[in-house]
Amino acid sequence: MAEAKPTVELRKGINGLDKVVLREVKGSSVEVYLYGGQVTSWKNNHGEELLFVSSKALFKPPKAIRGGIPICFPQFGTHGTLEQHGFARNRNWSIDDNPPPFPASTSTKTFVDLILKPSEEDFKTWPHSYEFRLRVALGPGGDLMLTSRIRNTNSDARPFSFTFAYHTYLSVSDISEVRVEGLETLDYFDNLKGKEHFTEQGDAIIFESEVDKIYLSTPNKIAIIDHEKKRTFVLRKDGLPDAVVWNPWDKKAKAMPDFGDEEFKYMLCVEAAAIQKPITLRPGEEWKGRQELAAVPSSYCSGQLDPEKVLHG
Ligand code: TA6
Repeated sequence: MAEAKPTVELRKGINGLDKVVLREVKGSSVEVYLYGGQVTSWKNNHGEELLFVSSKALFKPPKAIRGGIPICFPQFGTHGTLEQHGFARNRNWSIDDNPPPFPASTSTKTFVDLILKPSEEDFKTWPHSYEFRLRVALGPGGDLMLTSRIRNTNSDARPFSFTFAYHTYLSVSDISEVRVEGLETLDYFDNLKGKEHFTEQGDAIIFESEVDKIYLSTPNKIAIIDHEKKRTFVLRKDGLPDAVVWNPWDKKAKAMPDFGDEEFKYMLCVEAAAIQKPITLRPGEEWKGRQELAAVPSSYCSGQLDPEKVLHG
């Protein structure tokens, strides 16, 4: 029998939106919609869904799909004339048939290259020319890798600055059973307290109410431990110094029409980001921001999780 091969297929998704499905031979898969350039599914070898997408997500432009990994560009948050989290997640991306060469290090063969270029409409609110290339790749072991390459293609000498986040919604069994390791003792802005500056306490972060924090100058490896599932997500990042942690909890959950009232219990956003220090590119310059997600069985030792092994192993 012919050996199974990884596949990359263009399919019709919800509401007839185009999506690309990546499949690895051991069974893991990823789905990315051309609308928003947004990953909406990442499954392990057993077909278990590792990302959260709301059951009430609209999958209907111009609203961003609620879940998966929305791309926040050219702005994280709300300020000035741009909509919340910028426009990249509300635009139609196209498949990039002729991407500039990628460093040979990316061994995986199961990937798709997408590209977003400015529209006349967007030029009115963000008057810059750019090329935003996104590679979504599925590693042979089922890891999910996103690489963004953003180039300033202004024909005049104008530089531009932007902020950025991979707004990743992880699927968890029960938010009260989740801990985050790697952000202890760091400084953060608290979005719930007028973006005031605080310092995180020394223990792993646990969740008992709404959280909306932007951690600054964070390590390039963060562990999200789901006790009940005995699963640890390891988020590795490069070029993205900050990390946002968000759970809307009950009140905010009820206030979002595209989010189920109880769904806050089954998700956590941990977002590799560049927020505190906007990225500035002169014409011709390119920025690269990578995020890699792995889901590993949580190692137990003496009844406690051994995050050290995960973070420093
Ligand atoms: O990443 C956290 C956050 O900035 C929260 O403040 C909340 O607004 C969330 O993003 C969702 O934003 P959205 O525009 O997708 O509803």
